[in-house]
Amino acid sequence: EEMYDFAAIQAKWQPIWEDLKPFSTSDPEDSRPRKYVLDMFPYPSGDLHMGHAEVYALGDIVARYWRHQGFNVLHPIGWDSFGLPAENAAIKRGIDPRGWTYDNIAQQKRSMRLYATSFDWDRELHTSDPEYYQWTQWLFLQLHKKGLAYRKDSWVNWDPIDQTVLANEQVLGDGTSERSGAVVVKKKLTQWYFKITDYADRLLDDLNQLEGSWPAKVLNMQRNWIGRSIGADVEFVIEGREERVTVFTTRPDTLFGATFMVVAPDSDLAADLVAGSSPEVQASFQEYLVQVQRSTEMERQATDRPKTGVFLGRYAVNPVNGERLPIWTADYVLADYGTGAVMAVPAHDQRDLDFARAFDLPVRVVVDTNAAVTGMIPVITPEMLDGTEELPELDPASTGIALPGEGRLINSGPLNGMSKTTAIKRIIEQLAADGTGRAAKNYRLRDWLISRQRYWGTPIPIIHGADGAEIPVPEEQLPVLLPASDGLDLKPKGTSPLGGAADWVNVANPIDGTPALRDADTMDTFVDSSWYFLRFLNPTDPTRAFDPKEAEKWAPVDQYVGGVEHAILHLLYARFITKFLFDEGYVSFTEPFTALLNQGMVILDGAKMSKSRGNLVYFTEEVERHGVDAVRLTMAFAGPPEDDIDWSDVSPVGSSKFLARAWRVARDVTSAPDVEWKSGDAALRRVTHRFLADAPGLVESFKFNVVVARLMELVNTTRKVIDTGPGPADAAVREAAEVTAMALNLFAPYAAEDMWQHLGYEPCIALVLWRKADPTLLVEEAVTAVVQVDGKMRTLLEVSPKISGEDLEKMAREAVPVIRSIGEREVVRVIVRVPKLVSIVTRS
Ligand code: ANZ
Repeated sequence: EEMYDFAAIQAKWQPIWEDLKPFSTSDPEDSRPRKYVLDMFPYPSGDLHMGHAEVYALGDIVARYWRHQGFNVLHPIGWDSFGLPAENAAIKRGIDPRGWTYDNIAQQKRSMRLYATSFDWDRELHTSDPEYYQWTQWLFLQLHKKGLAYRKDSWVNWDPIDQTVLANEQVLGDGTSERSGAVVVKKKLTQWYFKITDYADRLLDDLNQLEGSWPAKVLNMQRNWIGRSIGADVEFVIEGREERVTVFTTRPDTLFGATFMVVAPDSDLAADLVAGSSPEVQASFQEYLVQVQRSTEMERQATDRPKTGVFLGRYAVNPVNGERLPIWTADYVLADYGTGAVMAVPAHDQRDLDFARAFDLPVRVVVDTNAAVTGMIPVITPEMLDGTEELPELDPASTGIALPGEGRLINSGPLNGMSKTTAIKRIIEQLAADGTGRAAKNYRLRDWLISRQRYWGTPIPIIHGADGAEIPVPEEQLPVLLPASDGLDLKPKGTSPLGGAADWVNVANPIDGTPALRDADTMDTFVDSSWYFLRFLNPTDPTRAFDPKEAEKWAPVDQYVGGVEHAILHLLYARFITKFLFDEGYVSFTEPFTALLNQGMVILDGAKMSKSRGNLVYFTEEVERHGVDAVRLTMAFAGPPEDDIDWSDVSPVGSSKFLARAWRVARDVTSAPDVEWKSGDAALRRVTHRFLADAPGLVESFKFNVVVARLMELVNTTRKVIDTGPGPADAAVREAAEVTAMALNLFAPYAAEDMWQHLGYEPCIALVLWRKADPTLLVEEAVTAVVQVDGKMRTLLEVSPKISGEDLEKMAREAVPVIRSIGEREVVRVIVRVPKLVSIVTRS
């Protein structure tokens, strides 16, 4: 008897598929409805790992499923192939990052093809190809044209080991670099930014459209990242200074409770204010500033840290009551949030209260909070409860606990007696009327810093004139090619390695021909991946980034699949660029990814599996040992796709056994393809058609593991019919085997194709339409339940074999013969054995 041999089956079908190209989307006449299924593209950091094996298995289920449902499915793949790992490997080994990258791509591609991912390989792209990055540069120029790409001097997070700028999100909670582990420091540099903050409201509000089709967790992460605060800007006159200082507050209702002002030490404002102070103040300010610059943003925001600061010797005037407020500087106020200055209301803000108590500044309560409602009662001791000690007052100055809750305004002149909401409204009206303030919003979101002082990235298409002018490279001169790396010092030193490419950097000013310099920075690789889903529509078009007509046909992406590690930045940037392209008229939609599936991680004994931790289980080894199909099936069967998979808890061996069983069933079928289905075993046909009816809903709600379980049940039932029932010639056996092959194509395409051939069909099973369930076979069989009253059979009920105990008892009690038989007697006990028996015991 022939054995299921996964290696032989793989070797047989892979070349046939490559030849037949069942996943091609190149036919413009194709009239099927369309779906765009996209898996996050990989970074080519060596061979594929088990995390890839998971995401590409899951994405492929979705893509293959929609093809079975009659859709023309675009399922492309490419490589996010610029980036630091290539450069670091190149430095370490003295090789070319380009060579390293493309070798890895070749390796990953071989693995992906073997892995039977249903990609349209004709659309493959690499972000590091000039044919691609030319259009990343084009995108930069469009943003630049609209004032959305700009340069500014700013404090940046600096990784002293990798010698590069880091985005905030690359700095971990403990202030170290996500990449190198170095303690991140602050450094002032002139950097390119994209003005994503112009889109903050839309990026936030449009998340509502994605409710239900994106994971709630991701929506929340995006919301928090954007972090919109609503409040007011309030202007304070500064004694001895012409310009007023504006503060942002979410609590303008507490303006009468402001007792001092605090400005960020590293803000221009602090430097300006201190310039007008005494030399002693200036000296202590300078000393403080040095100390502050050694700490990270995380540390500065930590609430458990003792408050530090310096009085600047200056005073602000409260616009509502004319009070003089001393101006302090303290590191808990951040330079780049709001205006970098706050009105301190210590009674109602904990940070301000901690500061006021540390420096003995006044505290004035202006909101009478109801302690019971706000839960702000300080710790109550047993002595307080038995009356031997007094209950504490709600006096923040003595308790040290601020009162941020709601209440009635007091000590606030015209606001007295008002609620918070009314007071906020009233005070904003008054400030606006006086010209000293207005309603305002603030965001946690900052502009997107895109400059990188590294070699292996997309060159920024800007030329700097001798006069300091920033001249965009004319579009017809794109791409600005990345020069060869040989001869360049790639070692990080804080300036871009491209600066060392003299022939490349020195150019003629495109306007007047005078000597000029190319911008030597490269772009953050998140720029490359912010628009790649559009390039798949025309990956080889030399004339434009993408064809808007193709975008109209295919985009937005119907289903995006990838890791939750991209829940914030990549998705936010792609959403931003999509909205920008919408504004510019290039696309007609405002969200790039209609639905999102985040897969969990693959772990081994609880440890995350990724390149950085040294792959604990190797993709190639597992595929060699168990076969592609068994690995893919294991990924699907392990549990809900969002959950982590511990590879030591799952059984690729079990998957392999199941595949052999399914394959064997197809081998055993002896009837011909034109057999009359209706003649088949009815019970098996019911199981088959129940599966056909249920599987689509299960796949569409990502319950892949349930589909696999149901498929196992179908195979077992079929096996029983072959061995102990009507036998292998029964039409229902063929039907079940065909449905099994088709459904198995979602998870185990090699076995499925091979089964399909044994069943007498030509390849490719991937293009076979999903069989329609026959409704007459979905009606469940009825069973007969006996109802007894005091041991005597009173009636028979026809019920579903799956009826619940409650329903069965209810039906029994409502049956007329039963009601008659019970009469006036009392029911003392009911015994229910679903689905066959209800026994009622009575007492008169
Ligand atoms: C007075 C006040 C009274 C405040 C009160 C709060 C409570 P979110 O919600 O995060 O937007 N703030 C403003 N700019 C700041 C900065 N650059 N660094 C540190 N803190 C800053 O917080 C806004 C509140 O944080 C603002 O409202 C301000 O303090 C403070 F009972 O103003 B509030």
